[in-house]
Amino acid sequence: MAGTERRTDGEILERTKQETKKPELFKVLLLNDDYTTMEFVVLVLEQVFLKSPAEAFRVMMHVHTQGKGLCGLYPHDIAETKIETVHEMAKEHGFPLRADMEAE
Ligand code: TYC
Repeated sequence: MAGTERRTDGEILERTKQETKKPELFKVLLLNDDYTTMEFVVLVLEQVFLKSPAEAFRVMMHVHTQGKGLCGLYPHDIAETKIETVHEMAKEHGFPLRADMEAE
C-alpha cells in the first residue's frame, strides 16, 4: 500500500502519495487470413476499435500485407472484451478473422 499518512490522535489527516496505479496495457493485434473480406475488417476496426474510415483502411491494409497489425493498447479486461467482440462478429458473419493480445 502506497501513501504517507500524517496522524494526530490516531486520525488520518492526509495521504501525500498517489495511490492510483496506471493499468498495465496490452496490445490487441488483428491477424490476416485469406477469407475475411477487407470490407468486414474495416467495419470491425471502425466499430470495435473506433478508428476513422481512413485509419481503419490503413490498419486493414497493414494486416493484409504484413500478416498482423496493431488495433490499440488497452487494459487487460478491455483487450479481452474487444477480442471476444471481434470473434463473435466474425462468427456471426462466417469469417475466420482472429484477434490476439500481447504484453506491451
Ligand atoms: N487478406 C484478406 C483478403 O485478402 C483481408 C484481410 C485483412 C483479412 C486483414 C483479415 O485481419 C485481416 N480478403
